[in-house]
Amino acid sequence: GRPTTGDRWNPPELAARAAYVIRGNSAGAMTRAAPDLYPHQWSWDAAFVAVGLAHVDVVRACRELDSLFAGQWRTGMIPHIVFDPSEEGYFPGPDRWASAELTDDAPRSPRTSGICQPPVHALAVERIAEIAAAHGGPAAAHVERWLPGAYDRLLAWHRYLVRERDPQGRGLLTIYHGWESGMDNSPRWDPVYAHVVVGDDLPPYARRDTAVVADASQRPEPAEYDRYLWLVEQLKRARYDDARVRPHAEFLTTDVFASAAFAVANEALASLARRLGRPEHDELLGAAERFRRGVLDARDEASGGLALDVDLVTGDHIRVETIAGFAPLISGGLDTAAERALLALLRSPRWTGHPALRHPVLPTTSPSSPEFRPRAYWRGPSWPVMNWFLAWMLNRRGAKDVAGSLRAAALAELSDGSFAEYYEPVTGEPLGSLDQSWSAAATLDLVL
Ligand code: 9WN
Repeated sequence: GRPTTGDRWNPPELAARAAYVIRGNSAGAMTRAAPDLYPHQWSWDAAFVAVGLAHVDVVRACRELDSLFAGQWRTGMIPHIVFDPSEEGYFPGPDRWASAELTDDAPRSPRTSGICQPPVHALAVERIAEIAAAHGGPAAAHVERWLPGAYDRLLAWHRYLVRERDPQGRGLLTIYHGWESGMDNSPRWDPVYAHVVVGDDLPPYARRDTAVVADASQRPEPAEYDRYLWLVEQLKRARYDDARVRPHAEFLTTDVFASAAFAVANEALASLARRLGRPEHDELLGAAERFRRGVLDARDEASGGLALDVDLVTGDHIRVETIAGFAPLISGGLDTAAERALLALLRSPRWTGHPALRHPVLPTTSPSSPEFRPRAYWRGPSWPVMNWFLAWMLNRRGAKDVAGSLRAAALAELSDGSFAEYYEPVTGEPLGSLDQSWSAAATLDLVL
């Protein structure tokens, strides 16, 4: 049964439980994103899970990323799912993606999906190195030996993104599917999906997610899911070739959140280049600057300084108040007044200061906006992993105060011990999958 919202665990107990949950979700060298709902390895989940693992087992943390890297494409793309060959329980699985069948760029083994997710991996590697250094001894030595190989993988990944996902040098990453944002049904993609027309020839399918999460209102709706699958068929038609996808894509948009993460990830990789004596330091800093600028230019005065995406099919700005709007706080470069204003907005009653919230966490959509739906996945619930990530990024930029409050709020929300995928932000009810790996990982990094 579901834990009641009344039970609370203290931080050391909670961390112990989190470690137990992550270990339980292990499938050997990869960690399932969730025990039933997502029984494979997801790209950005793996990065965050590795950070959590680093606190308890640095060797296993490195292996986690190595199994993700094993799925890397010849283009440098890190796919959004690396499939566990011994698991059948997810749709769309490897047969539906058919990536290795359609392009030599995809590895034959392990099998993977054909799209990617936000590039948070270099940040994870930086954090793992930090945690290992603090532990010292064999943990630190292991990571030292592992870093050069990881660096090569990350460099190829970042170069892919610069080359194929920002070919015009806007300083903003382009995505081909809502899944690539990791925020599948965020209301910011509604206008983009509005012009995706599902053809009669969509091959039939049966969803698995709604069999696991019984309350369908917590998951994307059938019409949404049809579009997700339709886009997969379109990508297959282009044989997952970026050059063929871009000109005809029915779904094509910037992603300010992923772009901001990419800016900082480039900074992290540049430091690593320096540390390893690699020649790409300036190239990477240049990429960091380019994407930081892109995010800054995406700010909208009328939206209080939130960064907005552009639907690249229609050219329209997407005016909704979602968590992604705070992207400039991740990538930085704001002047003092603008930064203060955006931090104030974050704490205002439109966001963490909303009087109805159970904890002062950042929900995925502003509770004051018409799009807010408190139980519907990326349309309103608060995601502990996102609050933790934002706090981490704020801390990295020196906004210690706000980072501290977000950390405390995220931990309070997680202290029901369910490690839910997301929470109803008003009642604090755990929703979606329980024992979600990245919720447990965030807990470990928050407590330890
Ligand atoms: C589709 C694994 C993933 C996360 C995403 C989250 C959800 C998948 C799904 O689960 O997406 O990739 O089936 O809904 O939206 O952010 O990486 O946890």
